[in-house]
Amino acid sequence: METVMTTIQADPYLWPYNGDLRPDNTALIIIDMQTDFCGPGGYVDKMGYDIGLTRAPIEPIKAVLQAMRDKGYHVIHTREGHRPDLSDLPGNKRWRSQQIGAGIGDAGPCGRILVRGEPGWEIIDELKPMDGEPVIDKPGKGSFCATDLELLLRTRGIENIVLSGITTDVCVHTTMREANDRGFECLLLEDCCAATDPGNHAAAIKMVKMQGGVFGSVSDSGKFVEALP
Ligand code: C5J
Repeated sequence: METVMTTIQADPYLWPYNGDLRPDNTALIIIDMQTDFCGPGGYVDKMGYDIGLTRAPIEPIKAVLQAMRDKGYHVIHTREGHRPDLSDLPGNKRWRSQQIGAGIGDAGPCGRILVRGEPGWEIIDELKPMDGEPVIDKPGKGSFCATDLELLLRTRGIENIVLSGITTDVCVHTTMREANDRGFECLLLEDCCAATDPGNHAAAIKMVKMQGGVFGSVSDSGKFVEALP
């Protein structure tokens, strides 16, 4: 049988590199679209950053999510957060958050900051996971560290990962680097991500593209949805 090659317009190369883009070997990962990162009174808001920036990707992600759900692609969500007893919260991470006035584990307007089960830790209503879509709970920035994400991807035969979510320079980038090192073929959708600092967002995108696509390739929601087979 003839192999059909399908690629997405992306920079610095048409993605995926081998043209093997199918619903059963490709997953959308939506990273940390939680109230704590983009809602009023959440962690990012409490640190004094503009949540207008971190809310900007909501609509583009919705469009990509709808297209991928409709076509039967895998969809995986992640949440950053800690156990209520904070036994998985490194002391230095807690101390740094306290320095900026948003101590992880402390009470805030959306409950205890970045603590599992609290209102602020929940994924926002606009991007709620559907039944059957895995949700990865992670204590760190990367989605592979101390989680079963890799096992889940390998078991499902996933080779291609489409990355979206917040923040571009922290959890999205760490996850992309971890995935790339494990041999997954990664695409970052730049309007489906955002950082608390626009300069960091731009730099994070630029870093992906260097060396011929050192961590993968970069596209956007419009090009992606248009070409998705
Ligand atoms: C951060 C994240 N920025 N989801 N977490 O602390 O990027």
